[in-house]
Amino acid sequence: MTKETIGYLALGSNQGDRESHLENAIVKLEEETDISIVKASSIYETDPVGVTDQPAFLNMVVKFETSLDPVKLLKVTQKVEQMGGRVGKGTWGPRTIDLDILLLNDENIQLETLQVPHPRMLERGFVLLPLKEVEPHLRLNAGRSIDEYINQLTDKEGVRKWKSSFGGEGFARFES
Ligand code: X6L
Ligand code: MG
Ligand code: MG
Repeated sequence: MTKETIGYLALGSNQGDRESHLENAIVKLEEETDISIVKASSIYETDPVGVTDQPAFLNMVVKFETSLDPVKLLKVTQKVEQMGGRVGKGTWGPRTIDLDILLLNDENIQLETLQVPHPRMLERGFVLLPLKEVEPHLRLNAGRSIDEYINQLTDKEGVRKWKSSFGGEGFARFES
């Protein structure tokens, strides 16, 4: 099937076995017929932002292709969050797994339940540093480079590479 939408997802976990929660979510996404993972960033350990009195996160970004429309894709990400034991939807507190849709082609979506591009992604080191790794030449609003946004960050020191990606295109672990 052609999967004409290219997108990026941010993943985060700060509860329980954080790495397993990230990995299980990627496996569940790849198991979806209408979604293919293209590339995964390294895993970063990141200081909590917003509510700072909670455990450190592991964050990463994946590039994917899909034939799903945005609302169906959101439903899949919510299902994967629930399968990952996520409770307490909508809070900024600790969570086993969080999946945020960052970008879908060059679409601008402003629904109550779904905003794309993710409205706060450009201010967050835990999103931009892994995103740069999977798409270093990505251009955002008005052709700005990702480095322009990264240079504006004040929280880069709170984002540390924790485990290198297995590297390269093709995402070999999920091919068969
Ligand atoms: C003022 C008010 C400044 C609120 C910032 C920032 C709120 C981020 C929520 C904020 C504010 C968030 C993660 C996280 C969260 C994560 C790390 C959020 C939602 N999720 N910190 N904090 N990684 N490092 O995935 O992003 S809560
Ligand atoms: Mg989030
Ligand atoms: Mg979320």
